Amino acid sequence: MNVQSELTSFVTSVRQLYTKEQALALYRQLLVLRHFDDRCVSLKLKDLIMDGFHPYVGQEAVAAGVCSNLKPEDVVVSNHRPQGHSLAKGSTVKSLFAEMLGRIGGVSDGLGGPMQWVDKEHNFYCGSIVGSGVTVAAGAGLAAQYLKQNRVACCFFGDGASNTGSFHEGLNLAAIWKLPVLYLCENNQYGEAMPVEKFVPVPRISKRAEAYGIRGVTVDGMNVFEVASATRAALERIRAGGGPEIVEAMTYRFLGHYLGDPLNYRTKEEVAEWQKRDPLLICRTVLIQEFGVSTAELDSISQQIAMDSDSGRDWALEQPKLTLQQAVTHVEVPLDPNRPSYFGPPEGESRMLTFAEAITEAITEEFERDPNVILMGEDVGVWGNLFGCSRGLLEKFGPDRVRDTPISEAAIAGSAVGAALNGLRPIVEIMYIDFISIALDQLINHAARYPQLSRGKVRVPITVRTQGGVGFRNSSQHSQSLENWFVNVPGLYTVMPSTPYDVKGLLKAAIRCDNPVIFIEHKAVYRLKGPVPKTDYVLPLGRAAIKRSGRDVTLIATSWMSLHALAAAEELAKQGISCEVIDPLTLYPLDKESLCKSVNRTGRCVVVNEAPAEGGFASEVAAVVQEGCWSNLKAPVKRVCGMRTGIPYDKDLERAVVPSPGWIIEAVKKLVKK
Ligand SMILES: Cc1ncc(C[n+]2csc(CCOP(=O)(O)OP(=O)(O)O)c2C)c(N)n1
Ligand SMILES: [Mg+2]
Repeated sequence: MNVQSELTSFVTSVRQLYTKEQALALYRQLLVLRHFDDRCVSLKLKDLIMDGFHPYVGQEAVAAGVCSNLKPEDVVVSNHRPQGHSLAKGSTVKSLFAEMLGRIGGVSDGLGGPMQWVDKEHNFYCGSIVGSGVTVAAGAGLAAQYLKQNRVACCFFGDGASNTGSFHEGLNLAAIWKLPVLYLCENNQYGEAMPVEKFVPVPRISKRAEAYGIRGVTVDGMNVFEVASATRAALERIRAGGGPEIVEAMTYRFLGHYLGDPLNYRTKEEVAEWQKRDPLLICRTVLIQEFGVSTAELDSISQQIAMDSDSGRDWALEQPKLTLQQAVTHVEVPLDPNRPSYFGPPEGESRMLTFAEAITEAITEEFERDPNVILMGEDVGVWGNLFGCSRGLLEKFGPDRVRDTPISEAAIAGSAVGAALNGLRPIVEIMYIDFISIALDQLINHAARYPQLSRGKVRVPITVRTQGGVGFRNSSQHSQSLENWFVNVPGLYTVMPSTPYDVKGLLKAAIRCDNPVIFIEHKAVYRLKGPVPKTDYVLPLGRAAIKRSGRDVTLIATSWMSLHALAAAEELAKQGISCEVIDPLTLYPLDKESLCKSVNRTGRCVVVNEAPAEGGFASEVAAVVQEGCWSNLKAPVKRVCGMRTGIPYDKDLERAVVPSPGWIIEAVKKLVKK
């Protein structure tokens, strides 16, 4: 392939654009990266670095050129081949060797290893899910734009990543909001063994910029001066408010995708052809020919950097590993052990609000309290949400804070993560929980993971509002109960309120919480009214609510099911069976203590959850109760759950496949046998 002939050139004479010192600094940076990788290769061959190490040899001009134009406060979001980007952004050689080796003193104390770390001090984030950084970088740009900070985000991604949904969603969002993000495509000709020309239907990845109405340019990624000059020009426009741009750097990885790669997808001749254009060689030639630097001087610089690299590696090899106890810290910000127990609405000072109105009030109050709270989602603004939950907020707080988004769940969630990492507290809305599948990568692999990877130095305070369950004849892709997906992910909190009072108090708590919170409402309750105090209040997360006291059996019921449980308890009381009804409200962290205290007293327990039983939240509660109440149980714990089926469209059938008060009554009677 004749790469050079189709590239845009920014440099005719290096001397006109760079001083000798600047040119030497770029050369040094290239060497730092090359020496670092050379040593990593040796460590990998000795099995001291484990899988996940992706060599950067051959691509150094890209990281060095781009980062020479970045400021310390600029954010970099990188990928599974991050070491060059991280070093060029400022991470120390020592800290990256330690990370590669899995040692304390690594940027993530060795918890992340070769392709996932956070270097908060240098505003650097990387992760190994191809493409999703594009959305996270958009969020970092959003925070900079919203907070009026003069900083940009730079996202490094590969040619392969440009085929992901996240790439397209993220770029579209960044383009429509003119976010200050440089999207740097490192086109190293392959995504693993997949050659770019077979998997990308346009001749240049930079051409994809046209689809989003933004600039895109392709440059020689082997020439550090070309990369530096192209990105300098792009960054000037981006910093001036021109919106995102793509710079595609044509480059090549001299080694395999990983060490041990069979390399059966390319020829030795092809590799040799690219090696003739080794970025170090090109830079050296320029220094000699344009600046008259001697080869002796260049060699001595290389020797010095090699020594520094050796000593960084040797230091890292001496560092200890995390103990198990240390490794599992910082997963979540712990709840305050002194938080109050759940408290109900006070007598007298309340008005009747619908569930939806209570949500609007909660958001309004949090917006007024904290200017960094924003709301983003599909039709949250002009429409004010499908159920009216954010009606009036756009008019009151304006489009910077109440943001209608495109139909891009991955970008909504990913940009929220990037924004939260950089100072905002986004509330994002996923219109139906069924659509959250498209945002799972950003929630599970990014939101939930960065706090621990950063060793507690960053938090991701996002609230993901969504709604689930049956009730509107929305059928099988708009009515599911998927809460258990989130309960099972370390790093996430999951909350499910079902009354106006609870939703207001808990939504406020979720917005203030430093953990990512999945906040699941139920579509059947939006129009139900209930008392909500006139005065400000916040309910504690991680506290269950005793909704009715009783003696014979404890009903533990989530969300809408708690209303069914109350109806069942009312009926059962008439039949002489006294039920205690508890709504856990926070599914994780679960208030095990309150649940067990009740069951230890009643001796019987029925758990009600709208989702199917298999692997579901009801099973988790049943296990907790069995572990905590074994000696006091008078009967086995009973689960009453939705049927294992898609939700039917028919009005009667959709209700018939999930628990009703009748199902609960039947289950209780079997247990109590009065
Ligand atoms: C979402 C996702 N799919 C697949 C992979 C496995 N994988 C790791 S790297 C890679 C190739 C990525 O190619 P490219 O974006 O061009 O980056 P490069 O490796 O060439 O630097 C793949 C498929 C992954 N990590 N994430
Ligand atoms: Mg590639």
